[in-house]
Formats: sequence, C-alpha cells, structure tokens
Amino acid sequence: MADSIGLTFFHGATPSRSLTVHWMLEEVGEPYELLLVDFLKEENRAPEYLAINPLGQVPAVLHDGALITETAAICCYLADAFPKANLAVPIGSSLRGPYLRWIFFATTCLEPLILEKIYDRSPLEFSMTGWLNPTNVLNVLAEAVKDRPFIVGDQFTAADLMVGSTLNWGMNIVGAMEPRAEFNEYCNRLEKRPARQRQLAKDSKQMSILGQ
Ligand SMILES: N[C@@H](CCC(=O)N[C@@H](CS)C(=O)NCC(=O)O)C(=O)O
Repeated sequence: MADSIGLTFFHGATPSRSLTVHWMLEEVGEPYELLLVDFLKEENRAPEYLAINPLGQVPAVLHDGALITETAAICCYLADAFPKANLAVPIGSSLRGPYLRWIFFATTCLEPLILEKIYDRSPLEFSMTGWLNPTNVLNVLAEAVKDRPFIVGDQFTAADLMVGSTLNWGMNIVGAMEPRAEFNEYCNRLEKRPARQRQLAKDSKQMSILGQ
C-alpha cells in the first residue's frame, strides 16, 4: 500500500457502492491509491481483504492507518479529514445537523426502500422500519431538493453526493423509482460536476456493465 500517499481506496472491480466513494475521492482531490477488489475472483473473501473488512464488502478506505468501511461513514470521514475540499458543514455550524441528517437519510431511508422494491419484498410493519412509508420518504426528499442547488445551505457537500448517488442508482441504474422532476433536475445538476465526470470516466468499465 502506498504509504507515501496515505490514502488507499478498495474499490469494486464490478459495479458496487464503492462508485459513490470513488466520486467522493475525486471531489476531495487528494492523491489516492486505488486497489480493485474482484468479486468474480472472490478477492473479497481472501484473508488479506477480510482483514480490511471482515464482511468482505467494498468500499473501504485506509487513511494514515485509520480503516473506514460503510459508504456513508467514509464520505463523512473524508469530508472532515480534508477540509480544504469544502465538502463538509463544520461542527459548530447550525447546518451541521441537517448535513448529517441527509447523509444518513440516504442510507437509512432511501436505500432500503429502493432495495425493497428491487427484491420485491413487502414493506415491513411501518413501526419497525426506519424508512416508514416510502411515499412520505420520497415526498420529504423531493421537498428538500426542490428549487435549490444543494440539499444543505449554498454549497455542494457530502450530503449531496450521498443523496444524489443513491437517487441516481434508484432511478437510472436499477429503475426501482419512478422518475420525478425534482429528483431528475437535482441529479442532472450534480452529474455535471467535474469530479463526477472524472469518476465516471475512470469507472467506464463498471458503468458500461450498468448500462450507462
Ligand atoms: N453497508 C455497506 C454495504 C456494502 C456492500 O454491500 N457492498 C457490496 C457491493 S455494493 C459488496 O461488497 N458485496 C460483496 C459481498 O457481499 O460479497 C455500505 O454502505 O458500504
């Protein structure tokens, strides 16, 4: 691993959630070493990789000896660790709470309702699930991104990246969400970011498997 760089990214060789972290790293703009983990060769089940993530999953990031897994945690971590990139709302700001809210909303409310749809599972009892009524979740999110460039304040943050990436996956990649004007406009704006374009170009193999 590249000690001189200090930042190592374990990325799926086939389409995976690590596409989101790859976009985040491009936004951060610091050098990083990218190591591909090939599920087809079961590299994620090899002891070397299980020492990185015992669940055998990507993404994972190693930064100056700190090991981070979980897409949302990695994005939060990188935004805080590299403040020059201006991707976090700092602690002390009144917008820090809303910023964290939307990052976690992406993985605890939006992602599960998309997965339920993909796997055609009946929703669990409302009181047991974090995403409650899918219609309400989508309405709340649509209101948050409607007619404004960013989900929090007046700057692009890791919250936009998490929400935008999950929406894009749900609507355009797996087609598990009805297209909706508020989401289309929001995602189209985010897609134009140079860092996103760099990530898509670098991930062209994974994106072509996804049909993009
Ligand atoms: N909760 C984790 C989920 C990570 C995850 O499920 N990764 C999948 C790819 S999208 C994976 O590595 N699957 C390989 C396997 O489980 O064998 C996150 O948000 O990062």
